[in-house]
Amino acid sequence: MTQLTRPHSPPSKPRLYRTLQCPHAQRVAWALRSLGIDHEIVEIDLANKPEWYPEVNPRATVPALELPDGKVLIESSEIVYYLEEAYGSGLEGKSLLSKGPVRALSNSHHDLYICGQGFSSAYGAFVRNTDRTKKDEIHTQLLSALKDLINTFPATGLPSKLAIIHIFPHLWRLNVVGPYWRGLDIPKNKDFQPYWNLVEAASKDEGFLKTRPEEEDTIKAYGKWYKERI
Ligand SMILES: N[C@@H](CCC(=O)N[C@@H](CS)C(=O)NCC(=O)O)C(=O)O
Repeated sequence: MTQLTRPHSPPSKPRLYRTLQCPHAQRVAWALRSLGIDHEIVEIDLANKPEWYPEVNPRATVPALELPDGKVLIESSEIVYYLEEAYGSGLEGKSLLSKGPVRALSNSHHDLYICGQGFSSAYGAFVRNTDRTKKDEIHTQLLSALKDLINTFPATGLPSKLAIIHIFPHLWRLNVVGPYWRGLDIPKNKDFQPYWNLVEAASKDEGFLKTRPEEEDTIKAYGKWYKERI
């Protein structure tokens, strides 16, 4: 339920302005939970934005994180990095970074980030296409971008929690809405095994489960962008 009046500022603990359906906002909600940071959540209805919301975030997008010192952070990746630096690194058992050589880890995050952007453009084309004659070609491009993304995972297994929080909210939504709106099936073969390993691990993660919307609501909400089933 969207808050009608602007909550008192500054908050006494970090306050996340989010929309449950938004994958970018889920990154922040998931990171807050994973790091055990006490926080509050204010739900923003993007279809009916409260008049006061641009005072919090002049871009009027979600997520935004308002801190007790009055600062407001926007851009989900930056917020997650901030949370890891401010609350995670150094606290026993709470960091979102896997243990291991720091340099190798930062390289793998960088690659994930870059490929994530490549993935975004294939995903955009996939969402926009309602032409059945182009369906196969567009699916092939999307699956190839997904393969590039999962090929950046470490050979030994899954990427760090930081990287998973960065990519999985989007990948989960693709796996929920893609089959319904576009008849997409992500192959269950060896090429896509890292993807299925990720799905299996992340789907059991408490922070993920507590911050995701219901599948049926997501399918419905994404109709706004997918428009028609093909
Ligand atoms: N790059 C931003 C993207 C945020 C974003 O695009 N959020 C969407 C919702 S998922 C939004 O607020 N859109 C504004 C609107 O629909 O009016 C981030 O990662 O935080």
